[in-house]
Amino acid sequence: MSGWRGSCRNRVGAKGLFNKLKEKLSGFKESITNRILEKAAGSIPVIGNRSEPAAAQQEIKSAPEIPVKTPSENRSDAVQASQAGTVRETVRPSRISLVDKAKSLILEREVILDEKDLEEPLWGLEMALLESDVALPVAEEIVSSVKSSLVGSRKKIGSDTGDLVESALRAALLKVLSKNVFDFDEFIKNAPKPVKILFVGVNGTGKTTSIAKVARYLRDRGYSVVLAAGDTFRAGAIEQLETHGQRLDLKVIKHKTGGDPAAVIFDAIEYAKAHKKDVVLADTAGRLHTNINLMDQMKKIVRVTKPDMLIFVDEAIAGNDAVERARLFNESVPITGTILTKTDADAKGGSAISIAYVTGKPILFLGVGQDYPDLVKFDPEWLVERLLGD
Ligand SMILES: Nc1nc2c(ncn2[C@@H]2O[C@H](COP(=O)(O)OP(=O)(O)OP(=O)(O)O)[C@@H](O)[C@H]2O)c(=O)[nH]1
Ligand SMILES: [Mg+2]
Repeated sequence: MSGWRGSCRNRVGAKGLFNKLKEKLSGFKESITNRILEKAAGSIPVIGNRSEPAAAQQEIKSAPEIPVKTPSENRSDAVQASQAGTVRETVRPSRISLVDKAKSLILEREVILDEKDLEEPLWGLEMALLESDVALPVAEEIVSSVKSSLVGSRKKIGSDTGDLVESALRAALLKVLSKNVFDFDEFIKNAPKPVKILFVGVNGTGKTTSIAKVARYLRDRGYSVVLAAGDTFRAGAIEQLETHGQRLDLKVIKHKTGGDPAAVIFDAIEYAKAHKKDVVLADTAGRLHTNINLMDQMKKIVRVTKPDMLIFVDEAIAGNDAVERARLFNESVPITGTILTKTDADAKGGSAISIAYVTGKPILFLGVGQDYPDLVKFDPEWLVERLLGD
């Protein structure tokens, strides 16, 4: 396991990333398992395993009768009761080991899941995903992948049903999360320098903080970084970036509040070229996707500065709103990918699951806290492990 994965497990693990969604997925696994057990208990003859049916039936017939428990008490009792039903609610005391034997015969049986068996649990899964703010087309895609993996699958009763359901869910989640995976580190390594990266998004989502985190991430990997104070609109925005610059010991290029953001960023690029800096990280003012003037201004910044990467920043806790905003920003100026912040405060996880699928552009990083190291390079497998692991 690579270093960042280890550290992010520690940091996020304690905070219970997306724990409500995790609970719901585990509820789905349980409901399918129960469905399989119900089907097994309700519809198959108990004794009749291909290897030793006659012997087992013969042994049971020859033993004296005692009453056994009814089928409602618990799951293992339900399995036991299902075989008891077939032997007319009776087993023989002198051959009590036969109960275990018959039970193991049931556990060796196979149930084949059909669409009808899955209808109810899959409906439950779709509802759980929607309640967790997973976008509708994404929830539908997950449900349909899970369904096609499970329908017709032969399952041994009571053995590793959970594994079967888990691997179906795992594959479905990985499929939606792995849309256009993009390796940020490789891109930075190979792109001509200076690499120009512009950060955009609505107000207060964590753009400036993410710039500081990415600056530190790059500095730690040996790159020289310049910051461009392209938010010339909000009072205090330039000072906020300067504070990060001082803490991280990075040059900040700035103009006055009210100045032209494209001009500041252009100057920062010129500075980087002149001083052989590797990367320019450019801040911009928060803007609503519905504000046409500000969206036009953003298009102008992109036209003038020609960024190599355009990163959309939004907060995971905004759920479907974040996904919708990402879609609209991407329509206006094609983004390279997303940084999803504040995942440490998001129990639902729906935006993290949906945003890459809906925009067709990958998540690059997750923000998992307010400090500089609280930035996790996005890895679909890591996220799926968080959602389905113990
Ligand atoms: N918990 C948590 N807080 C975060 C994260 N990222 C940013 N924040 C906090 O979110 C708040 C807003 O962050 P900024 O970086 O100023 O957001 P911005 O998008 O630049 O805001 P504007 O410039 O006003 O549009 C700050 O209090 C940050 O500390 C994160 O991953 N987790
Ligand atoms: Mg800002």
